[in-house]
Amino acid sequence: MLEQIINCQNKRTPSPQCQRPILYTNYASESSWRVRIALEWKGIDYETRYINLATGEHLTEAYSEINPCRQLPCLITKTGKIITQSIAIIEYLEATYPERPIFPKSPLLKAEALSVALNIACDIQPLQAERVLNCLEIGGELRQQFCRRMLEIGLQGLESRLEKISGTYCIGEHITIADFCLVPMVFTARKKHNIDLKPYPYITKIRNTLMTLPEFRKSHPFNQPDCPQDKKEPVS
Ligand SMILES: N[C@@H](CCC(=O)N[C@@H](CS)C(=O)NCC(=O)O)C(=O)O
Repeated sequence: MLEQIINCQNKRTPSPQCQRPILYTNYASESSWRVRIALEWKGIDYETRYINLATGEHLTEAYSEINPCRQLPCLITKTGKIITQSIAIIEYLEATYPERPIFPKSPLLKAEALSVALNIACDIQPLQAERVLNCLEIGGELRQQFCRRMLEIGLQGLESRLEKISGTYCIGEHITIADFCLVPMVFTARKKHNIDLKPYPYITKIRNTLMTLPEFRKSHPFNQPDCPQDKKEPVS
Protein backbone atom coordinates (compact mmCIF):
# COMPACT_ATOMS: atom_id res chain seq x y z
CA MET A 1 0.00 0.00 0.00
CA LEU A 2 2.84 2.43 0.79
CA GLU A 3 4.15 1.90 -2.76
CA GLN A 4 0.74 2.55 -4.26
CA ILE A 5 0.44 5.82 -2.38
CA ILE A 6 3.93 6.89 -3.40
CA ASN A 7 3.17 6.08 -7.06
CA CYS A 8 -0.06 7.98 -6.76
CA GLN A 9 1.88 11.01 -5.49
CA ASN A 10 4.58 10.80 -8.12
CA LYS A 11 2.10 10.58 -10.97
CA ARG A 12 0.14 13.48 -9.47
CA THR A 13 -3.06 11.78 -10.57
CA PRO A 14 -5.60 10.08 -8.37
CA SER A 15 -5.31 6.31 -8.28
CA PRO A 16 -8.21 3.99 -7.41
CA GLN A 17 -6.57 3.54 -4.01
CA CYS A 18 -6.96 7.27 -3.28
CA GLN A 19 -10.72 7.57 -3.70
CA ARG A 20 -11.29 7.85 0.04
CA PRO A 21 -9.02 9.82 2.34
CA ILE A 22 -6.48 7.66 4.13
CA LEU A 23 -5.29 8.41 7.65
CA TYR A 24 -1.92 7.15 8.82
CA THR A 25 -2.41 6.78 12.55
CA ASN A 26 -1.50 4.96 15.71
CA TYR A 27 -3.85 4.35 18.63
CA ALA A 28 -1.41 5.93 21.11
CA SER A 29 -0.67 9.03 19.05
CA GLU A 30 -2.16 12.14 20.64
CA SER A 31 -1.88 14.12 17.40
CA SER A 32 -3.57 11.35 15.40
CA TRP A 33 -6.49 11.29 17.83
CA ARG A 34 -7.14 14.99 17.10
CA VAL A 35 -7.61 14.12 13.44
CA ARG A 36 -9.66 10.99 14.15
CA ILE A 37 -12.09 13.17 16.14
CA ALA A 38 -12.30 15.66 13.25
CA LEU A 39 -12.99 12.88 10.73
CA GLU A 40 -15.72 11.44 12.97
CA TRP A 41 -17.16 14.90 13.64
CA LYS A 42 -17.45 15.61 9.93
CA GLY A 43 -18.79 12.13 9.22
CA ILE A 44 -16.08 11.51 6.64
CA ASP A 45 -15.72 8.02 5.22
CA TYR A 46 -11.99 7.26 5.41
CA GLU A 47 -9.49 4.43 5.38
CA THR A 48 -6.91 3.80 8.05
CA ARG A 49 -3.32 2.66 7.92
CA TYR A 50 -1.78 1.75 11.22
CA ILE A 51 1.84 2.70 11.78
CA ASN A 52 3.44 1.03 14.77
CA LEU A 53 5.27 3.69 16.77
CA ALA A 54 6.47 1.14 19.34
CA THR A 55 8.44 -0.80 16.71
CA GLY A 56 9.64 2.36 14.93
CA GLU A 57 7.63 1.83 11.74
CA HIS A 58 7.37 5.61 11.39
CA LEU A 59 11.16 5.74 11.03
CA THR A 60 11.29 3.38 8.04
CA GLU A 61 12.30 4.56 4.57
CA ALA A 62 8.91 3.48 3.22
CA TYR A 63 7.01 5.71 5.63
CA SER A 64 9.43 8.60 5.16
CA GLU A 65 8.49 8.60 1.46
CA ILE A 66 5.05 9.65 2.66
CA ASN A 67 6.05 11.88 5.55
CA PRO A 68 9.73 12.85 5.52
CA CYS A 69 9.29 14.20 9.07
CA ARG A 70 8.58 10.57 10.10
CA GLN A 71 5.69 11.56 12.33
CA LEU A 72 2.02 10.75 12.68
CA PRO A 73 -0.59 11.69 11.66
CA CYS A 74 -0.58 11.99 7.91
CA LEU A 75 -3.59 12.25 5.62
CA ILE A 76 -3.76 11.25 1.98
CA THR A 77 -6.61 13.20 0.43
CA LYS A 78 -9.02 11.50 -1.97
CA THR A 79 -7.13 13.16 -4.80
CA GLY A 80 -3.92 11.55 -3.56
CA LYS A 81 -2.24 14.57 -1.97
CA ILE A 82 -0.31 14.23 1.27
CA ILE A 83 -1.01 16.48 4.25
CA THR A 84 1.02 16.32 7.45
CA GLN A 85 0.55 18.13 10.78
CA SER A 86 -2.67 17.55 12.66
CA ILE A 87 -3.74 21.20 12.75
CA ALA A 88 -3.18 21.61 8.99
CA ILE A 89 -5.12 18.41 8.34
CA ILE A 90 -8.04 19.61 10.48
CA GLU A 91 -8.04 22.99 8.69
CA TYR A 92 -8.09 21.17 5.36
CA LEU A 93 -11.02 19.01 6.50
CA GLU A 94 -12.90 22.12 7.61
CA ALA A 95 -12.34 23.78 4.24
CA THR A 96 -13.33 20.74 2.20
CA TYR A 97 -16.10 19.37 4.40
CA PRO A 98 -17.80 22.53 5.72
CA GLU A 99 -20.70 20.73 7.43
CA ARG A 100 -20.57 20.91 11.25
CA PRO A 101 -18.05 23.78 11.32
CA ILE A 102 -15.29 23.62 13.92
CA PHE A 103 -13.90 27.13 13.47
CA PRO A 104 -16.12 29.94 14.81
CA LYS A 105 -17.16 32.59 12.28
CA SER A 106 -16.21 35.46 14.60
CA PRO A 107 -12.55 36.38 13.99
CA LEU A 108 -11.96 36.76 17.71
CA LEU A 109 -13.48 33.39 18.64
CA LYS A 110 -11.65 31.72 15.77
CA ALA A 111 -8.38 33.17 17.06
CA GLU A 112 -9.20 31.93 20.56
CA ALA A 113 -10.00 28.43 19.29
CA LEU A 114 -6.74 28.28 17.36
CA SER A 115 -4.85 29.75 20.27
CA VAL A 116 -5.97 26.91 22.57
CA ALA A 117 -5.35 24.31 19.85
CA LEU A 118 -1.84 25.61 19.12
CA ASN A 119 -1.01 25.97 22.80
CA ILE A 120 -1.64 22.24 23.12
CA ALA A 121 -0.22 21.12 19.76
CA CYS A 122 2.88 23.35 19.69
CA ASP A 123 3.74 24.10 23.32
CA ILE A 124 2.50 21.24 25.48
CA GLN A 125 2.45 17.99 23.47
CA PRO A 126 5.88 18.25 21.78
CA LEU A 127 7.57 18.12 25.18
CA GLN A 128 6.35 14.56 25.67
CA ALA A 129 7.42 13.41 22.21
CA GLU A 130 9.76 10.42 22.17
CA ARG A 131 12.23 12.13 19.85
CA VAL A 132 12.56 15.08 22.24
CA LEU A 133 12.95 12.87 25.30
CA ASN A 134 15.52 10.71 23.52
CA CYS A 135 17.60 13.79 22.68
CA LEU A 136 17.53 14.89 26.31
CA GLU A 137 19.00 11.49 27.18
CA ILE A 138 17.03 11.17 30.38
CA GLY A 139 15.37 7.94 31.36
CA GLY A 140 13.28 6.31 34.06
CA GLU A 141 11.85 8.47 36.81
CA LEU A 142 13.67 11.62 35.62
CA ARG A 143 11.98 11.28 32.24
CA GLN A 144 8.58 10.97 33.89
CA GLN A 145 9.29 13.94 36.17
CA PHE A 146 10.24 16.10 33.18
CA CYS A 147 7.05 15.15 31.29
CA ARG A 148 4.86 15.69 34.34
CA ARG A 149 6.40 19.08 35.14
CA MET A 150 6.02 20.29 31.54
CA LEU A 151 2.44 19.05 31.44
CA GLU A 152 1.61 20.73 34.74
CA ILE A 153 2.99 24.07 33.54
CA GLY A 154 0.92 23.71 30.37
CA LEU A 155 -2.22 22.63 32.20
CA GLN A 156 -1.99 25.54 34.66
CA GLY A 157 -1.80 28.12 31.87
CA LEU A 158 -4.58 26.46 29.91
CA GLU A 159 -6.84 26.19 32.97
CA SER A 160 -6.53 29.95 33.64
CA ARG A 161 -7.27 30.69 30.01
CA LEU A 162 -10.32 28.40 29.93
CA GLU A 163 -11.65 29.98 33.11
CA LYS A 164 -12.04 33.17 31.04
CA ILE A 165 -13.12 31.93 27.62
CA SER A 166 -14.88 28.59 28.06
CA GLY A 167 -18.53 27.66 28.37
CA THR A 168 -19.74 24.11 28.00
CA TYR A 169 -16.76 23.65 25.66
CA CYS A 170 -13.36 25.33 25.32
CA ILE A 171 -14.78 28.23 23.35
CA GLY A 172 -18.22 28.99 24.73
CA GLU A 173 -21.05 26.79 23.53
CA HIS A 174 -19.58 25.59 20.22
CA ILE A 175 -17.37 22.59 19.71
CA THR A 176 -14.20 23.70 17.97
CA ILE A 177 -10.73 22.52 17.02
CA ALA A 178 -9.69 23.47 20.57
CA ASP A 179 -11.82 20.64 21.95
CA PHE A 180 -10.29 18.19 19.46
CA CYS A 181 -6.90 19.00 20.97
CA LEU A 182 -7.96 19.15 24.61
CA VAL A 183 -9.34 15.64 25.00
CA PRO A 184 -6.27 13.79 23.62
CA MET A 185 -3.95 15.97 25.71
CA VAL A 186 -5.85 15.10 28.88
CA PHE A 187 -5.55 11.41 27.98
CA THR A 188 -1.78 11.78 27.68
CA ALA A 189 -1.62 13.59 31.01
CA ARG A 190 -3.78 11.09 32.91
CA LYS A 191 -2.97 7.77 31.34
CA LYS A 192 0.63 8.16 30.23
CA HIS A 193 1.89 10.46 33.00
CA ASN A 194 -0.44 9.85 35.90
CA ILE A 195 -1.37 13.50 36.39
CA ASP A 196 -4.07 14.29 38.92
CA LEU A 197 -6.61 16.55 37.26
CA LYS A 198 -8.25 17.86 40.45
CA PRO A 199 -6.39 21.22 40.26
CA TYR A 200 -7.92 21.77 36.79
CA PRO A 201 -11.74 21.87 37.21
CA TYR A 202 -12.46 23.71 33.93
CA ILE A 203 -10.34 21.30 31.88
CA THR A 204 -11.90 18.33 33.68
CA LYS A 205 -15.48 19.48 33.22
CA ILE A 206 -15.07 20.25 29.51
CA ARG A 207 -13.21 17.00 28.89
CA ASN A 208 -15.84 14.93 30.71
CA THR A 209 -18.65 16.57 28.73
CA LEU A 210 -16.86 15.95 25.43
CA MET A 211 -16.22 12.32 26.33
CA THR A 212 -19.97 11.67 26.39
CA LEU A 213 -20.10 12.34 22.63
CA PRO A 214 -19.86 9.42 20.18
CA GLU A 215 -17.24 11.13 17.97
CA PHE A 216 -14.84 11.37 20.89
CA ARG A 217 -15.55 7.85 22.16
CA LYS A 218 -15.31 6.08 18.80
CA SER A 219 -11.95 7.72 18.06
CA HIS A 220 -10.57 7.00 21.57
CA PRO A 221 -7.24 5.11 21.69
CA PHE A 222 -8.77 2.11 23.46
CA ASN A 223 -11.36 1.77 20.67
CA GLN A 224 -8.75 1.53 17.90
CA PRO A 225 -8.11 -1.83 16.23
CA ASP A 226 -4.34 -1.38 16.62
CA CYS A 227 -4.57 -0.95 20.39
CA PRO A 228 -3.10 -4.15 21.92
CA GLN A 229 -5.55 -6.10 24.11
CA ASP A 230 -3.32 -5.78 27.17
CA LYS A 231 -3.33 -1.97 26.89
CA LYS A 232 -7.10 -1.64 26.58
CA GLU A 233 -9.24 -0.30 29.42
CA PRO A 234 -12.91 0.66 29.49
CA VAL A 235 -13.32 4.12 27.95
CA SER A 236 -14.23 6.61 30.66
N1 LIG B 1 3.05 18.79 15.33
C1 LIG B 1 2.75 17.46 14.90
C2 LIG B 1 3.21 16.51 15.98
C3 LIG B 1 3.30 15.12 15.49
C4 LIG B 1 3.83 14.18 16.55
O1 LIG B 1 4.52 14.56 17.51
N2 LIG B 1 3.50 12.90 16.36
C5 LIG B 1 3.99 11.90 17.24
C6 LIG B 1 2.88 10.98 17.66
S1 LIG B 1 1.67 11.89 18.58
C7 LIG B 1 5.03 11.08 16.49
O2 LIG B 1 4.88 10.81 15.33
N3 LIG B 1 6.09 10.70 17.20
C8 LIG B 1 7.15 9.96 16.66
C9 LIG B 1 8.46 10.63 16.90
O3 LIG B 1 8.48 11.73 17.47
O4 LIG B 1 9.47 10.04 16.52
C10 LIG B 1 1.23 17.31 14.64
O5 LIG B 1 0.45 18.03 15.27
O6 LIG B 1 0.84 16.51 13.78
